[in-house]
Amino acid sequence: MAARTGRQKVLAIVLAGGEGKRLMPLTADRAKPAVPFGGIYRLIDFALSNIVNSGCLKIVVLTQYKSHSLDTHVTRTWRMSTLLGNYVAPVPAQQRVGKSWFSGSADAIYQSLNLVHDERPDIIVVVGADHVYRMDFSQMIDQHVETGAGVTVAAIRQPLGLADQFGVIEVNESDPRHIADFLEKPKSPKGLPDSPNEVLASMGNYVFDADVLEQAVRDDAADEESSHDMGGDIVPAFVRRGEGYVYDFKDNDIPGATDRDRAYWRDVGTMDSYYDAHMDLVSVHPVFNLYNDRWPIYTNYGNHPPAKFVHGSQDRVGQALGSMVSPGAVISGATVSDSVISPKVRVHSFSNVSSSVILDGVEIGRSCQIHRAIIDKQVRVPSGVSIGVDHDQDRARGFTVTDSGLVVVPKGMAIEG
Ligand code: ADQ
Repeated sequence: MAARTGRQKVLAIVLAGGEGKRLMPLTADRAKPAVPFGGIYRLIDFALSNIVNSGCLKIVVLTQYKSHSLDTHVTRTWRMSTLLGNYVAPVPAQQRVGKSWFSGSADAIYQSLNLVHDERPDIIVVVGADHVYRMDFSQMIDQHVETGAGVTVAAIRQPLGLADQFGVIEVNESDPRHIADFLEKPKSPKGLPDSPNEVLASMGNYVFDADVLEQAVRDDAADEESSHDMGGDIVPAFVRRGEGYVYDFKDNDIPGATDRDRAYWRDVGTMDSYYDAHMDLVSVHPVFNLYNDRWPIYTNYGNHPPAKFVHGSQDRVGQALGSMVSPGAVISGATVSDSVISPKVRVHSFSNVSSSVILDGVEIGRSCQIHRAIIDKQVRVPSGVSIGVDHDQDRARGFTVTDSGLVVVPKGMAIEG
């Protein structure tokens, strides 16, 4: 028996195989869904928490690219009660059909159809693993059942300028839930009739009747012209047959959420958007509120003592302002402001860390200046080093500097003092 939402038996499939090329160097040796976020989370925790909070407790996570840390995280954090038949199972590319590695997200589902057969669900929810948001999928499933859609696509308004990163939806004038046209990552899209600078973008989350999805991925697998992509091939095929419906994310209601929070959805696909989403967490009125315990975001970050702020050299007290500081961190005689500090980070006397994202276990020596930087795990910043202050120097040290002037220090990089 699969999990039930309403009267439906639901299986969730999480697509977690993406490379996340635009998030380099953070994705140099981990899959994008395993990228750390918000101090203690991994990106995939948001999709999985949403699914679980929606009442679906049978979840397969399709992995592929550099999936070791993803598999470890999913297995350790998301183990569920086998007694109740619930699970979150990471499923690596199975190479069931021929020798090919998964070629696209639809192929990943095709190669995993045996899991669907095992569960015999009525409904399958297919969810991406790369976004920060809260969503109750049971409301989308209810609409799917009500309309009798072939596929229901979750959608949100996005700026016109970002349209080439998304599937763009045009709805039917007479029935705004019916999709008239779907263009995957269009180069010159039309704006919305009531808002020319916006498009209606697919969030990459879909609901299907299980048998309908199975037939669709089988047909797609037999099509040699197809790139076997959910957004590029499967959804457009349904839309061409007039069977595509849109679920408007703004109708989604989350207990305990503010209006701003409810409308929040970020595709943290680039270094800048990854950074901005962190700044959304530490802004004075957080644009995305992690503290809504009626829709918790679950994770597991190990067993650490509370964060500590101690007197350092010359009795300067360590402090953090406008920041999130994770367990196991010690701020000793240093000042941290407007930043997200991950577990086990150490910041030593006379250093200033501002508007930055510091990942697990980073050690920042004395008298360092760190500004608008993302520092990945296993980095030791020697005393006296500045990062994000002089971009020529940052580039000379081998750091990545984005067009907006954000500095990224890759995992494990040795920095000379
Ligand atoms: P993209 O995110 O560009 O656009 P894609 O790269 O296929 O599409 O990634 C979608 C999801 O599938 C991600 O979670 C990724 O990790 C995963 N994935 C990709 N290939 C996979 C594979 N072979 N095996 C397992 N998982 C895989 C998509 C849609 C757009 C939509 C945006 C929203 O195609 O229409 O607008 O998501 O961000």
